Amino acid sequence: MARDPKQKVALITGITGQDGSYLAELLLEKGYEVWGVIRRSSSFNTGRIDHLYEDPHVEDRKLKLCYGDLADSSSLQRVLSQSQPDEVYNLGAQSHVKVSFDIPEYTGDVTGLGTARLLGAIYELGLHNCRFYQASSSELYGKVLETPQTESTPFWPRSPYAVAKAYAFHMTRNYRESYGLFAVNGILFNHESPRRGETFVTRKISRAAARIKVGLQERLYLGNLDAKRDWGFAGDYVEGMWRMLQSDTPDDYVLATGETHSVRDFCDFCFNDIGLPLEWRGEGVDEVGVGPDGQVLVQVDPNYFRPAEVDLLLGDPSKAKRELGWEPTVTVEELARMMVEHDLVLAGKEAASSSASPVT
Ligand code: NDP
Ligand code: GDR
Repeated sequence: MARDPKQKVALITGITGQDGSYLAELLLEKGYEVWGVIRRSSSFNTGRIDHLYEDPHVEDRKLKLCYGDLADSSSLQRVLSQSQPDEVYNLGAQSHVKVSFDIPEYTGDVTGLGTARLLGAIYELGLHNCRFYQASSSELYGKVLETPQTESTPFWPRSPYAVAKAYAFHMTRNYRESYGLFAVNGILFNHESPRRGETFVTRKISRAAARIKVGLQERLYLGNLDAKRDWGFAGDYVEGMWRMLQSDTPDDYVLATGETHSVRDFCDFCFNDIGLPLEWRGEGVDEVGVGPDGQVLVQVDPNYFRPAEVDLLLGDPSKAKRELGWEPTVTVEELARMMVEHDLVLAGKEAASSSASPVT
């Protein structure tokens, strides 16, 4: 069937991830045709977008999924040439900072070179009017050189993940400067949601608090409790991505809340919400969070420490506010509550079923 010339088409890598799922929802609501790149997996990996799924036999469906991989140039060329997108959102990545120390080369390949493959394919296919969004990260700032961090704060990446993202950041800028491609970097500070992966710290905490509450888990083991992050809600941040691509001129933008809290604070938000306020005792690796009945609910496990840590992230989103009209709408306390409430429902179901899943 011929395409409606006014129909906007977006291609999303990483559509099965947290951000990909919120962005797909947003773009479908705005009337886009959305193409998503999914990876081959031995088990189902589309849980976050199953509610958007449309039968592939429906001809004018608005969500189209196809197999591809950022490590495979030919797959990227194929999906770009089939979809002929107006906008490409490159959200696909090996996105776990701690894991990137274990698989540095793979992380460089997918998170770094994957971006170069995608940009190269857009250029070589002659998609010169296609707009490109790169999922850049506050991890680029790494070692604290100044706060709050802005678009002009120097980068000092502190992990293989951040080094790969630095390469991708500069490749994106380079395609803008060399070939005039409308290519932008969103330098996004941490953003979370009930769809956050279970091994990122906020979700690990909200999920553990809920499971402890219903008796599925006794204790939560964490690494560095002193790390501070600027945590916002993922739903707000995908709106910012879209706004960057609707701008008159391509530029790079920080999205953040302008507030920072420690991992310990996030534990307090979640455990307070479930009615198990913590008292912190001890220091360093001996620090514990004790519940109202004197039981240790949170304990430090040095296995979760990173070879190099990013101690403090605090973003200044004033450029995005000024030029894009973007602002976060959810506070960190509201975010924690949203996540705990969601995880309490899941924990309740898990407790009711006989097959409890293992503790992460
Ligand atoms: P997730 O880890 O939830 O999702 C990552 C996505 O990338 C998944 O869809 C995953 O597929 C896909 N992916 C992984 N490897 C490949 C590959 N080789 N080829 C194609 N796709 C691949 O990340 P988020 O949604 O949280 O983040 C989205 C992007 O934004 C990432 O690039 C991340 O690095 C970046 N970012 C995230 C921030 C945050 O706080 N969330 C902050 C700043 C940047 P599968 O589901 O099959 O694993
Ligand atoms: P981050 O997120 O590394 O900032 O990367 P993560 O939630 O993994 O860690 C945040 C901070 O919490 C500390 N921490 C722990 N982290 C995890 N995962 N598990 C623990 O048990 C734990 N204990 C303490 C960490 O040391 C760290 O300081 C996320 C990812 O989404 C990236 O893809 C993205 O680019 C950045 O956010 C912005």
